[in-house]
Amino acid sequence: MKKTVLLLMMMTFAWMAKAEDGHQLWLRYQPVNKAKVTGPECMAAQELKTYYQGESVHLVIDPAMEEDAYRIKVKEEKGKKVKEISAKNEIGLLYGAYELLRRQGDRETGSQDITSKPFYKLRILNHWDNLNGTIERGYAGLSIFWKGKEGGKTRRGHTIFVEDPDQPIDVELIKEYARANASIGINGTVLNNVNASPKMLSAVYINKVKQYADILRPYGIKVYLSVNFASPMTIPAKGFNGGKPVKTADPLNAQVKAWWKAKAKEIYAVIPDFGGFLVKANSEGQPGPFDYKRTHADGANMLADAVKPFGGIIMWRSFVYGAAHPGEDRVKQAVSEFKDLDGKFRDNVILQSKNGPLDFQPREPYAPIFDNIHQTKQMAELQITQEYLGQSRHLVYLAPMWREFFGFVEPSRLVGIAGVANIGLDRNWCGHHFSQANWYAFGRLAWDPTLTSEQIAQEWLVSTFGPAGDSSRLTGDRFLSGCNASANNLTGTCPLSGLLSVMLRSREACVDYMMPIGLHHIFAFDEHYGPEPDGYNPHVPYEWCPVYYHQANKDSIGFDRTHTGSNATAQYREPYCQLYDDINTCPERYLLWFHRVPWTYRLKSGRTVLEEMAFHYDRGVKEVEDFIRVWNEAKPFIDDQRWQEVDARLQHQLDNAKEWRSTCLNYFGSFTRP
Ligand code: GCW
Repeated sequence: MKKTVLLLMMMTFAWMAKAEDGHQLWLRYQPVNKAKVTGPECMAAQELKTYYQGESVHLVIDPAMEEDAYRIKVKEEKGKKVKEISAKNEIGLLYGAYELLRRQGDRETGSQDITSKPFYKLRILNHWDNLNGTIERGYAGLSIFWKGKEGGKTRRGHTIFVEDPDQPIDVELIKEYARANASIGINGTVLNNVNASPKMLSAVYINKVKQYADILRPYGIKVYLSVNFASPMTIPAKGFNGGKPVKTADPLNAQVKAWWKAKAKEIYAVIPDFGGFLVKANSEGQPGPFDYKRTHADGANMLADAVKPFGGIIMWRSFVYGAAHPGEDRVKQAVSEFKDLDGKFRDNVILQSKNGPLDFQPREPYAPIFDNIHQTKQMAELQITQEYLGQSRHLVYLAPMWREFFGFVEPSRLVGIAGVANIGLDRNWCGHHFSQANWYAFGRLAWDPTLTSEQIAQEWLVSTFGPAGDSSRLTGDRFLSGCNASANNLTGTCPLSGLLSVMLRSREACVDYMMPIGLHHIFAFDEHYGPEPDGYNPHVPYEWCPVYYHQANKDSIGFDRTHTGSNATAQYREPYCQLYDDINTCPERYLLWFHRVPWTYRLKSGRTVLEEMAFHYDRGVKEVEDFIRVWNEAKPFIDDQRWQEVDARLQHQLDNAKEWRSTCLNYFGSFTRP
């Protein structure tokens, strides 16, 4: 008897722990098996039958509707409220079903009809996953797609992984991944790192990609691949030259063209809806058309022609520096390389550019490439993985940063959005429970870039920590108690509004303690975690060194990018060109990004540069202290495991913020001390 009780208790605890370890993401619905669902037997029907708490839903296919759009109507039938979801096809119905589930509970649809369609056709995750299972800038464990095997140890004792295409696919995990993406409208995924191995295009891996495509297809997700521009030189293509590779990768070479056409045919034969290729060329050591004195347009068009007959696209990255314009201010190089090529790209080529001109810093001015390209399709690349924003150790909610970007680059200037994923094999997918919010926010903004950061954070908080059905009623209901959450804004004091405030303040706090008044790229070498303002290494490109970016000496600090310096400001459209160029109008948040100032320079606050920096570092640290206070207050409302895990990370975040403050003030202070 005792044993049975013990066993039961253990099972309950194991189940509880499992239920709240973050693996379910924002999809913590508990099965209610209540709703009657009519219409096609499809994924949407399954989800609603299992999880919808209302009485009945009709699913209706309406061919007149736009791709991916859905309409939810509320009808009265025999005195009961019935929902009707219409869409062009089953994927649209699935999106509608998730909308209904998202709104059930505290934020029901009420009697209002809803119609929704995605702003962008292309809502794509970019995984920087390597075939050996490691992830470039991945902070949540190894890849969910590629598994390597252990191949020894480094001198420091780290495991070396080598590729192993024989490793089985985790079908269940990939289905969960697909479901999570579908629930927020993501409809494409690039399965491998932009620093791509040519082996990605070998037959054995194409076969794996086919298996992924088959799992993801019912969720409306297309697969894409990053390709290595020199692939024809090492990998055979089916039906091409008896399996022999080509001696060159020159995009104008007939054999190279034929190789890519054969490769496209080989892929589309097994994945008829394959999305296309993503390319990093002539950047950070990757091969590309410049190796043969050809242009980016020559390279991109050659690939575009290969996938065109099958409806594929080429996403060509503008993140290039060092190859064609060595020595030029790094933030200028994308415009220098691409401006004159505008209009020369095929219509199935899209230029994909990071939101800022440098590299995913906590705050960058927008990338002026968006102002300089008018005839070529463009996509923005946002980074969900927080390479320079505390990785999976800091709570930093990124929606405010992305919304800031859309304030400068009209969403309508773009045809799609790519997000560098923060997903790995960690049980909670993203390392930090709050990093899940960034995956969520990316999907929601790709669907509707006009959603506010606040709306998205609130949705995410309620679904991630709020009531999730019977099992978590205890924590969940109390989480919402005291909140007036019926309207779309929260009033009253409740853990929800405290946490909402933390999320909304978190990005600015990170900017404060990592890059006050426009200081940038002073992160520790390689790792990009923590400060290294004195970083200089003569053996790496100068533009990888922190000292290149702040240029501090005993008189001055900052990078002069005005007309008296590198003239990067000239790449901006008006009014920004003037605004940024003139120190009197340049927003102080970008001061040291665009201007070089003497240490005696006073900001609007009356403080000198160093005093102002100190002010921001302090403010950032204080903010994190306050985040910890709020998290402590929320403790009774949050399940234990997730509370503890977030708490440990917040404590670390505070230490790290303090380290930024002391290291940077000490280093920069040394220039002003006599
Ligand atoms: O910021 C740099 C990263 C590299 C990355 C590169 C890129 C994939 O540090 O790790 O490589 O950007 O975006 O291509």
